Amino acid sequence: MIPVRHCLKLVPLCSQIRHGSRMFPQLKRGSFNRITDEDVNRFTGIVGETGIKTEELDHYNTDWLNTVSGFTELVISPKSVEEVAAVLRHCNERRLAVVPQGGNTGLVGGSNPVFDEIVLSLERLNNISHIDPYAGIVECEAGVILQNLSDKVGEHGYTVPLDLGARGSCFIGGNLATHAGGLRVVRYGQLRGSVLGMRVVLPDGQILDGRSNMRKDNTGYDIKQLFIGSEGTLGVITDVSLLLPQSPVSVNMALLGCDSFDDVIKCYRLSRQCLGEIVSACEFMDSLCMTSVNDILGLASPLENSHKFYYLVETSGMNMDHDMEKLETCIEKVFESGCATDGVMAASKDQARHMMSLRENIAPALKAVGFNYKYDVSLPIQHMYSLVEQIRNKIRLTEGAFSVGYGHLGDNNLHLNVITPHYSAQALSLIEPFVYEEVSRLKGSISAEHGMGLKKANYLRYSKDPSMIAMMRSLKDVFDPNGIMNPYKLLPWND
Ligand code: FAD
Ligand code: 2HG
Ligand code: ZN
Repeated sequence: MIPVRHCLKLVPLCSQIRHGSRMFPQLKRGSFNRITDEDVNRFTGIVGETGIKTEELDHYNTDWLNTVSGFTELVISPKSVEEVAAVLRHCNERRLAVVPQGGNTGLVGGSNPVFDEIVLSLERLNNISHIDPYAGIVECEAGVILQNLSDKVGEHGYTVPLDLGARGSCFIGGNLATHAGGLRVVRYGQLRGSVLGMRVVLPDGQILDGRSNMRKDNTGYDIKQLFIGSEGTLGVITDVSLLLPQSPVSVNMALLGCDSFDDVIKCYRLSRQCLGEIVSACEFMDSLCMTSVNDILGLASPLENSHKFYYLVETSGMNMDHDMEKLETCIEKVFESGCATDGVMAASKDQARHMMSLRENIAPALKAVGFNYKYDVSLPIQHMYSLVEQIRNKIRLTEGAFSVGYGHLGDNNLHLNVITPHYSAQALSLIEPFVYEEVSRLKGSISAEHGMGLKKANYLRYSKDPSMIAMMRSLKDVFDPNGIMNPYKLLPWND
């Protein structure tokens, strides 16, 4: 095992980035047309000079992880649904490939061009149109930053039923397109359950107006659900109505240290039993995750000693005394059962925020150390950590490599990350396809919440039956017969 502190050096960006097409040398550019000056003039006529960018496009071309990069020469930022429709209609007529882009925080190489696809950025479509304080519903455009949405609905006593570490950059439209998970699924369920209505633009410029604020609507096919998790391959999401939970009044947090993953599971089980409806996050991380955030980001652990595993449980409720009492009783039971050997409860909002920041900053800490290979999988809870151990064993002879496991325990969602000082095809071949074969064997999912993007597209068969992949292709042909929407993503391109 290489202790994280030995890997603490920032690798120059240029040695990290793999052009999408170089990472997959067998991937060939589709038979799309190339952009001409006439096209740019046409787009400028639709969105105006301020909606067109042709220079300083690195941010749009490269992913958050600095692992994939394309070379678009054109970014278009429409300001209305009609502009999105006119832009897409022209792209479709001219067979110009398009990548919709939100906050560009995706972790699977889905939001960037692979070759020279046009980036259609939602950044200027960022209006929060209406908040209904009685029904608890927000209507907004796809380009609203999650944090801004959360702050705005917070002013009315509501919260967004989705929260994730990228909240300051990701857009609600990107969250819908990836069907993001995050920290609150255990409490509010998957995002798709909170979506009341959506407006989407198809590649031929048709506007599918499925806006609605009704909780109940049994009038036939629920078309919006097809676009949730479609990763920009079917159309562009422009507007959404979301049902909002009431903001909690009391938020409490406890961090426990455990000797084994079995003990973490026992703590989890006990916490669900004792805390019931007030549980709002159940997260875990291993010791290397904790060392990473401590050493790399300087965030201190509130526990005196280090432990093999950590379990973080958060409660959100409406009565501080009641919630506190429940959490205290829960922690007592945990210690009586012996499944945790150490623990702290947050005594203030700041302490609670600090505890959660330890968990949320694992991804940024690991990014700073080297090249990240990310596996975001669903597994039966008892098998979640054995996969990390198997991978650790496989990469043990690779210089400077280490692996960590953390994730959303309450959703059976493991984040297995492998880090090497630089990109290594040899390390990759030790991990893939083994990791997908194992997940498939255990009947898990090879993408729990991040989506398929470019990086996972060719592995879809490990989680989907051929009959389902064929149906997905048929649907793609219905909505996007020219295949201009986010090519090379989500659906396998190697068959
Ligand atoms: P982008 O990255 O810009 O795009 C993602 C995909 O959606 C692309 O395929 C893109 O083409 C498509 N897309 C974007 N907008 C639209 C649109 N309006 N219409 C159609 N298609 C569109 N994810 C989780 O699920 N849970 C987490 O806990 C989590 N934590 C994270 C923490 C960090 C620090 C980081 C960097 C990322 C994290 N992510 C997490 C991943 C990422 O933030 C989510 O996938 C997020 O939903 C992406 O939103 P975005 O606006 O950045 O979309
Ligand atoms: C999280 O839960 C995110 O922190 C990122 O989903 C996970 O980077 C990862 O592997
Ligand atoms: Zn996650």
